[in-house]
Amino acid sequence: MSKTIIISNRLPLQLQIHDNTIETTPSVGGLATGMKSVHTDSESIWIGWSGLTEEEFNLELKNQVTTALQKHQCIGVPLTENDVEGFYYGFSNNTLWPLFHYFMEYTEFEKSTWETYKSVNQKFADVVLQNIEDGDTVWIHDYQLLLLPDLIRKKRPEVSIGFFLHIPFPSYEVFRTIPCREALLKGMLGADLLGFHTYDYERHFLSSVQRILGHEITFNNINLDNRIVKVDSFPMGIDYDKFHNAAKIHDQKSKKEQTEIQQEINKHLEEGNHQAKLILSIDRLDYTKGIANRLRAFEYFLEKYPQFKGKARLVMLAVPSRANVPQYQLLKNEIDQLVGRINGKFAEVSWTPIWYFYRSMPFENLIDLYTSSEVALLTPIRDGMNLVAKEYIAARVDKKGVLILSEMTGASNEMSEALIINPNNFEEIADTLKFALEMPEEEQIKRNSALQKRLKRYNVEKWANDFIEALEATKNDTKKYTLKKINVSIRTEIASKYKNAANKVLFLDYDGTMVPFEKLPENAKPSQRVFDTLDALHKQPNTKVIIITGRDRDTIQKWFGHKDYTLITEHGAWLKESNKDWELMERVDNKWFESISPILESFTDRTPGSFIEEKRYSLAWHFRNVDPDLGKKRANSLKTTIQQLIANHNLEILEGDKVLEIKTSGVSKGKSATKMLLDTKYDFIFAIGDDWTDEHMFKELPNDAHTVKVGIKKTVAQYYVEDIDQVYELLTSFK
Ligand code: GDG
Repeated sequence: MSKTIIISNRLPLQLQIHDNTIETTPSVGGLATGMKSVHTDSESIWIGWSGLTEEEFNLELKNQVTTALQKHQCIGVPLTENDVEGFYYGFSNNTLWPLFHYFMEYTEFEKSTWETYKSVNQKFADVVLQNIEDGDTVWIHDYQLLLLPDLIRKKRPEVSIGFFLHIPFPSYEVFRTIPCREALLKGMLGADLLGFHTYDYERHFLSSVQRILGHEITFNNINLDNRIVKVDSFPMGIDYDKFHNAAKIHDQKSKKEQTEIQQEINKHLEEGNHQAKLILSIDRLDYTKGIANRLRAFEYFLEKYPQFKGKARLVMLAVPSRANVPQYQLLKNEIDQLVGRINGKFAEVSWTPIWYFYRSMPFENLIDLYTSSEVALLTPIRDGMNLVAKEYIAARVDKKGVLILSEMTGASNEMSEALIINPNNFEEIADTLKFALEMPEEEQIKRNSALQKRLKRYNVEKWANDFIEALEATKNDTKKYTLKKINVSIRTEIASKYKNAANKVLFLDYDGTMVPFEKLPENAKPSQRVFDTLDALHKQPNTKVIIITGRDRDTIQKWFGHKDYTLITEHGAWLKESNKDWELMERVDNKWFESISPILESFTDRTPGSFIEEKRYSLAWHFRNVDPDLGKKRANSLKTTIQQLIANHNLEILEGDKVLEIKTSGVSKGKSATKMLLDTKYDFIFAIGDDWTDEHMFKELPNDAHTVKVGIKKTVAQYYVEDIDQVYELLTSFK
């Protein structure tokens, strides 16, 4: 039976060694809870690091760990201290984490940690490959494993692979600064489905793929040579019922049953004559979470609105994280000092403005804090999603309470009923805090009702299921394509039809089919492979080889004039039969050039990288070397600008791959190809091409023609091959 393989840096378990025995406790983090439904309800295994390095085990312990993990359907990836240092603390947390959160000044790039990152990703791949079986689905999580999708794909091309990034994907301008940018993107593109928390991260990723790797993108599909990768946003939810029900139980507890922390909180709330209010913040101690800014903004708030002194208290829980990374140690010192200074500055005998906890708390204390705080103040500078914001709202059983949330969090996109602030604007934070503390209850209830409804509906289980469903759907897409893909048996069948036919004609497109695209069209000269293949075909009895191209007559004459293949150029304007002169296939002229050329020139001047190709009877405006977004925008505006002229001169615009070509209406590869069939009866007709302009040919040739598209793109062709190498495999089988 096929299974799901979940892979993340850490397994959803905590392991502790006590007196040479292993204890396991399940992790409480968002990911572990989120994946619970996928992991336990179905046949699945989870692969990741156990949290203990190889150096920490002896053989006996190792066996114990393996058994303990097995009980939870988990498999460990063995990592050494050195691996963890370079891969986790090094490249993941010193390079990717700051870069992806726009902290470029903290981003270090060291070749040695990059090498370890690569080798550890390979270690993960090895464990996955040892455990993978036909039909399995793979779901990889987060920035520590960006290379893993492709490492698995290389060995198991048929496997369905999903990847979800839990942190932001930065803008292209930031991402482009990293030296190994190509390798990271290629690694990710091994997946069939790439998920992000928000549309913005998705958009940034697509833009980097387009600009750095040059792949064509249609909507949210990335067209690789041999596959399509789907990209989509799936905002992660929380286990709503868990928080909501825990809060309900909490509210029903008698005084005696309450935790120590809750009793402390109660004392504070009772002290201020019921005017005391708690403002809560919870995060890992991380520079991305904006903790120092929050403290400064709170200080400013107390100065600007002194009426809240003695009443409002900030309860700040900062959970220790990555404590051996220097930036985190500096941050810890900064926060300690700030808290000390602010408390020293404002403290009264019965009131200190900040309660600061630097530790992790058990779940029930988290619920104490969520349920007792009138306001949650979450001010990350950048945050992929921020689950704390969602958990706070879920725990507000009476629907009261106000969430103040940074606009730099992924969560702010969905939580528009919260008070959204810019974490760098202290004025705004101070004013919003006052507004929150004074917000009438009806308004609080109104805002939170809407938020709760959404959080309950789109909970973490729904998130995980949506992702898995979308991944399943990509399997169907792949199936659709696989049906058309030329495999060995289809190739043999076409080749045998070719051999058995009495009269054969082959229509072969040139650019993108026989040779790869070049930055400049004049550089795509025919290689020896082109001539060897065409000569071999041409020598076959009763075989007519036709190169059919949009290229201009003079170039094709220069490159192929010495051969006696049949040549059709400019989409069917010109024909050269073997051993004959060029003749016009259509009545065309170029008098219209003088009205269109100046417009194309003005577009070229304003669009760096674009150029005009002047053929005898058509003009092509190429934008393959232009910034992709600008290219598309300018191409659209060019079409609008020349629309009227096109109609007046009986012209038409052909939209090719990053080119707009203006030519006399009615001239097409389809029309010219069918003309070639008029005088001779062929019992084997074959056409192959990669471009949009070849679609005319595929459409208009008779139904029994064998039509083949190069690359996975939308097509009316019967079959496709993945790339140019496969074109040659197919053509050389015709012998
Ligand atoms: C990354 C992304 C994205 C916190 N303190 C305690 C505790 N927690 C729990 C919270 C919450 C989780 O940890 C923190 O989640 P966040 O989303 O706020 O932040 P990151 O850890 O940075 O997570 C983030 C997330 O991945 C998911 O994709 O949202 O943007 O950075 O669930 O409740 N839990 C307990 N004690 C604590 O002291 N028990």
